Amino acid sequence: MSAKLTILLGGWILSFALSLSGLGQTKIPVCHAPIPTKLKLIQTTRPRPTKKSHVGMKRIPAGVFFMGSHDSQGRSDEYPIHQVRIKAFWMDETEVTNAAFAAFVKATGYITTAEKAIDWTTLVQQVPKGTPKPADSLLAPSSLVFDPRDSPVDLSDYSQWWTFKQGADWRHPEGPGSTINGREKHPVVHVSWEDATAYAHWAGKRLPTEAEWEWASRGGLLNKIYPWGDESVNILPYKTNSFQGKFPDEDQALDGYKTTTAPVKSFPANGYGLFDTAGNVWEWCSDWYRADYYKKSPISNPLGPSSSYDPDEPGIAKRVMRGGSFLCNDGYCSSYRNSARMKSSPDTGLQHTGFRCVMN
Ligand SMILES: [Ca+2]
Repeated sequence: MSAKLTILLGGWILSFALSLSGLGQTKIPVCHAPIPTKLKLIQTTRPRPTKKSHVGMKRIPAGVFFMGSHDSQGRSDEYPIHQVRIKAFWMDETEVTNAAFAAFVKATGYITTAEKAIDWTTLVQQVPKGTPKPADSLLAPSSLVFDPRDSPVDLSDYSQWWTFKQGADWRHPEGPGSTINGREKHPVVHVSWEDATAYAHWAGKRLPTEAEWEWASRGGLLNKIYPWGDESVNILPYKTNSFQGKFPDEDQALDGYKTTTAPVKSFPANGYGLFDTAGNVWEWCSDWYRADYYKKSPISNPLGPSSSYDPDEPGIAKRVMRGGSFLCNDGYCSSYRNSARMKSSPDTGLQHTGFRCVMN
């Protein structure tokens, strides 16, 4: 099995596992409610929301802007530029940190997607007859870790620098042996969209829409490339945690962070007081991803399409991610731009993916 196929199959398997986790949600008449079992409660109980608070959040004003790419760096899904009107809302000033996510896990016992193994005896009933059992390594708890070769690679094949690693999860960003001790203020990573949504619910918040995210990242500047304006990301002083050098095998780490996250607030905030909307980690949004959504997006507070379609991988439903990461550079994706869009399946966790929340 090729590495690329391995990654795709792994994502699909995890997606199925999450669908399984929804079993048992059927409403039971009260008069027939059984005594709960520990296992059933673990499988079905949703974390209870905490009391709502705007601590650590910034008020993002209402406004109208032109959403999409205003320069030639934009990819095809960043066009056409279209007018969008946004209501005021609150947004976390930073990405959710390891410390904040640890508090959520401590309060709820939540187990992330990356920490769950896949039950093949159940899975085999849902896949086409004759599908061979995947390698045990694909069924074990795992997540995607950046693992570059030491020489130039084909940039069209992301399996050249991403690998599923057993034991990689939010507590172990680089896999077994790594730790978040001392990284309490770094953004949490290896969280799936499902994990991020569960956290947001517990915090009394929600994930931002893609339009809210872009409006907030622009920080009050209109039609600019980056949260700080149009100045190149490579002009000193460094404005974000990104990748300097030849991707993916030569990170010069001139910004001080080599192929890893930086503590939140390590770089200047944008005009709305938000840190790291560019770089550091990708941030999940609530929307389904469609490459052609901008052609039909409503003007007022768009919520995204009703279903997903990614022409690059048509069979996999995906959610939107925004903001780029410590792996972005001008030679590869330059996704620290305000308008840059990314997508992944909601069950996927990666070493460079986190989130922040919003509140009405
Ligand atoms: Ca860096």
